Amino acid sequence: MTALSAILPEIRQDDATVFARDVIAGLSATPKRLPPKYFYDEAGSRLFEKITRLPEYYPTLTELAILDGAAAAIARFAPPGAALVEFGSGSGAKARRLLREMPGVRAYVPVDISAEFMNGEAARLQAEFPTLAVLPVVADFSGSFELPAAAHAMPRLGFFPGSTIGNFEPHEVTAFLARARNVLGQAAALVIGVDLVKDPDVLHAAYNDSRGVTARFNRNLLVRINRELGADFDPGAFEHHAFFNRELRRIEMHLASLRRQKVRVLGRCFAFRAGETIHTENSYKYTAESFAALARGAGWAVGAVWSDPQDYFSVQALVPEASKGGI
Ligand code: SAH
Ligand code: AVI
Repeated sequence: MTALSAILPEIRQDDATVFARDVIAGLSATPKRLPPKYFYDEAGSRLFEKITRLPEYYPTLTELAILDGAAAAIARFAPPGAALVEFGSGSGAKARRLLREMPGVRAYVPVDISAEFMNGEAARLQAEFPTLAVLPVVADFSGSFELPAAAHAMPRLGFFPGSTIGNFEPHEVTAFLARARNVLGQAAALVIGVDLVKDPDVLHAAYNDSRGVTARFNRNLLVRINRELGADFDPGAFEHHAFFNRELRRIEMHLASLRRQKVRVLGRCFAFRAGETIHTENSYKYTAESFAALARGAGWAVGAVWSDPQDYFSVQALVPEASKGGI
């Protein structure tokens, strides 16, 4: 392991190397942090699916209800013969709802970093929609990536549900939305789920569920680092902390060390004070206006917004700035 860390700068930038570098860099930083995209190994994806079924986790339940009510209106943003491109597709449960209302869509392109989980879900979806071309792409959408050749010839509609956009820093949101325009084409629309600022008690309950599933999801990151990087974290020696940071309008998730301890990762030693945390996730909450301002910065305008009666969550159809009102 020491040898691997010594040659990290020289060896090929494969997924394992990038993961190793990000973990070493994050644990070397002050305060310590780890990127949330690494939650999603196969176990993490399954734990996230469990979260979506928790009564406290309002985002999924609310967004599904919004999509059911708005599916026909959303379908109008899909040109005939389009490819539906979903960023961070997970189980694809939300895409299924849209695809049932979009008989003219020819291809579904789920894009996700969680390879095994996405490929399994894509195969299931293909069996349910036999005439649809299901073209999964394993990629990290925080950088650039290519669509499959077959999708290049089709007009495209983007779909980014779940408020996964909330896991980006605001400046990263603008960069992501600009890249999404390039991936989707300058005429395409992007339907995006955006979680809204609300009563902090509701937010707190959603990220501190009574069954401890979110805590397991958070700690699974340490289990993954142990397995994939030969580290010796004791996941039981870290506690799940999640709270709403009012000033920055974000839920923060941390793993707090229960005691003074040392952990070895790839031959390096990381010391923790009792109570010291690893910051594992931010989940930003927006107002309709604050999100529209970010979208404008990336050349998008808000073409339509759907919400729930409590204004907990929004689904927004972003359109190229010049075409606002044209659909
Ligand atoms: N869209 C689903 C899943 C949301 S969970 C829903 O709304 O319920 C977030 C999903 O995005 C996971 O499937 C995760 O694997 C994926 N993901 C997170 N960060 C990613 C990244 N940087 N690149 C690609 N996929 C990512
Ligand atoms: C995927 N993402 C938008 C989820 C969220 O709410 O930030 C991940 C999650 N973290 C804790 N619970 C769910």
